[in-house]
Amino acid sequence: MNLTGKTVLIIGLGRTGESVARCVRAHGGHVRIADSHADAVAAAHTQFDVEIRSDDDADGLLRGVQLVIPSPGVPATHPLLREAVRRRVAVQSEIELAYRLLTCPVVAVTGTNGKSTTTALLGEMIRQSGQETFIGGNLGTPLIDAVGTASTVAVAEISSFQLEWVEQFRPQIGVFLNLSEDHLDRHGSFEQYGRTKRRLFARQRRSDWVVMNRDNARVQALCHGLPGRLFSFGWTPVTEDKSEGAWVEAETLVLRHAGREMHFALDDIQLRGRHNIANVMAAVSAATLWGVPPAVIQTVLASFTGLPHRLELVAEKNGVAYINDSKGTNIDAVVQSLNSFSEPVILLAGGVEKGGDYRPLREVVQTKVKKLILFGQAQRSLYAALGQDTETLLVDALDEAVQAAHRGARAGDIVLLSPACASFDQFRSYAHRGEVFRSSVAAL
Ligand code: UMA
Repeated sequence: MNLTGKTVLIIGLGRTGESVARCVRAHGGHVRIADSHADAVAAAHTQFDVEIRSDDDADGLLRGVQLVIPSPGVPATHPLLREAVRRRVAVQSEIELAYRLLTCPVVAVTGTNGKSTTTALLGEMIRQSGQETFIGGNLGTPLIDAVGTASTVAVAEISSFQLEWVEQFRPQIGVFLNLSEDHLDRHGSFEQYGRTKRRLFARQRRSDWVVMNRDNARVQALCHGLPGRLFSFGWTPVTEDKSEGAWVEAETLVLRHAGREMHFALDDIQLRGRHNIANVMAAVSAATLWGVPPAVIQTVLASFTGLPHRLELVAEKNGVAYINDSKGTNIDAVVQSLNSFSEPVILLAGGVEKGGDYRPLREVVQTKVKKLILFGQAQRSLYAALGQDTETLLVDALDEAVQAAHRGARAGDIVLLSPACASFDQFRSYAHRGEVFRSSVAAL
């Protein structure tokens, strides 16, 4: 892909926009940036010596533009994107542009939950096998930052937002972890969300791999007819003698591939919860297909402690464990997190709704949650859905929720922030929300 002399319009100047701007300039392109927030525009002027405008002048912004790169948070309904499509200007997501510029292969991980953990774990396995490995994507560092580095492989977490404008993007291994309701406000329907995820695998070749969760019926259905070879993981053994796959048998992960059966001990892993065992199965499968030696995989499994904001123990006070699961931003993630505990839980939840149905939370709230403390915009709807299932308290802010939890907790309880919602009503990001939780706990 040659960017020299081309004018590229970037919509949104967050982490992605900044990285794309740097990359386009390094490749000789002219950068134009549009952002709907005046603050972002103002800040950008101090950082970038390029044309930056608010996004209300579609005609002026698109004049002379050959390529538009929307940030992941920009929906396809954005007027500038609609106008670009109408004018037949090329639109590519950041991962598409990155893919076209990268000289190393890509290994990609998608799904509703567990993407970051699986990406980090898999990336670490490949890195420790001696390869120069970029680890990023939706995880935090945009994939395009891998362009021009010495990486020999890029392991990337890929969100549905990033898959809206892909064409040639082709990971040599794609991992499909699971699919449950999320981002319905953006994609319009669960079916459309699934179709968007499927695009990750659509341009693969027969020599490429699709590592997929055979226990998830929706993932199974979406993998039907894909061009790549399927390698599945699940809780029960693959049935036919000759078929390949991974499963768990008494604290051991069994993996059958290329005529070999490999065994990985799971008793010393530090990740908590059944859902994380599924993430481990996915990472071990993909690492094996990539050629990582079993001994390296086993070493990384034993040493990997997990990521911040995902079932992260931030403190223990008077026998009460405070757990930061701020990345639990959808209903299924919260169900999985609650199922990781046998202790009574005081659950802190709330934020911006994403259009999902809270009813799947009811059973687990009834059985595991001794007290529910709700904050943020979604407070009322969460209360309407779950308020009758356990003792429930409404508060204005997260620090207040932490204090209330502290007052109600007894030794042996868990105080869990797993909000089931996005963070943008009261925080900059899920990470910011997790940090506020951490400092509120420290202040107790
Ligand atoms: N903006 C507009 N118009 C819009 C929307 C946004 O101008 O209609 C501007 C905002 O004013 C802001 C900028 O765009 O200045 C923000 O862009 P962005 O929302 O795409 O955020 P980035 O900072 O580029 O971060 C993105 C991902 N964000 C989203 O997908 C919403 C980050 O994932 C990702 O880590 C980062 O790229 C690097 O790849 C976050 C996320 O919440 C963690 N992802 C979702 C999830 O995990 O559920 C998909």
